[in-house]
Amino acid sequence: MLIHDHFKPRSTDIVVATSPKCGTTWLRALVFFIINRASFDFSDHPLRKANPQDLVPCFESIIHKDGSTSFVDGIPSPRLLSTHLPYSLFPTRMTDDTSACRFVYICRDPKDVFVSKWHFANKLRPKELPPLSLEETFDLFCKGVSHYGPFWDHVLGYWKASVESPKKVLFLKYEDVKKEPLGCVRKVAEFLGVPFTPEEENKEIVEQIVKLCSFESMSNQDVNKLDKRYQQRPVSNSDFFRKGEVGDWVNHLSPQMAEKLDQITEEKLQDTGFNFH
Ligand code: PAP
Repeated sequence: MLIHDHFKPRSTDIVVATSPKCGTTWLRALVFFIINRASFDFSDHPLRKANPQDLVPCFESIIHKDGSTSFVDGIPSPRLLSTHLPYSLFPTRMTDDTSACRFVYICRDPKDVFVSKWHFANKLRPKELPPLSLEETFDLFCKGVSHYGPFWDHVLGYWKASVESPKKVLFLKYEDVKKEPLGCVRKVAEFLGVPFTPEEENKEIVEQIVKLCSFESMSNQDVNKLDKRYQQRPVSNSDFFRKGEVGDWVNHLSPQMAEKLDQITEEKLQDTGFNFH
């Protein structure tokens, strides 16, 4: 509602959008790096000193920071913002064809999303309470009880928007970025209107971006280790770097659980033109 009432979009706005635990931290880092690649020396890059949350702030948290929109209004262009909000909740002045602001969305196999969420939810949980059980949390996830709404609706909202408006919404899969990081980084840069020049390709800038934003590199930066916290949050920066792997669900879900999630996914995605394979 605050975004509807107060946000003044600019044609240069870039919104990194995700359902939680789909690769927000990674995509924030990649987009920040791609957009600002000419402004910083790679050896002393802001990503070595700040968590991506500090560099690409969360839209819904800052729209009315301290009761005012001055923070979001004061960010210089191009503004990089991150959101977990479903696409349908954004005002049409941001989503219709007259608006030039762009969304980069990343989704992930729901089995890995669920496992990542369950670990994270237990980190967020007050120490006085017993941990959330895997089974109970799984049932809620399957029923669509998730932050920011049911996982599948979230994905499909952005998927449909990316099909209808491919210049406005770029849709990525975590698994594809893992498999083909160079190609995906080039795709994001082209989508954002800042493709890599032959000179940059010769200098292997894309390779360097992929390397600095990799799980291994980012999780080893001092700022992302141990107890460095983001503002007043109950979790520390290190909690955003757990394993960063594709398929870790096999270590947590029973075959029945995996089958159930796959079945729900198949039903939800039927006739949509999208799948996770
Ligand atoms: P958020 O939505 O709460 O901001 P988000 O960054 O989407 O969290 O999710 C964290 C997941 O991304 C973790 O996955 P895991 O629990 O399966 O391990 C985290 O490890 C992974 N992740 C963080 N940074 C990277 C990265 N640079 N490359 C790949 N995966 C990453």
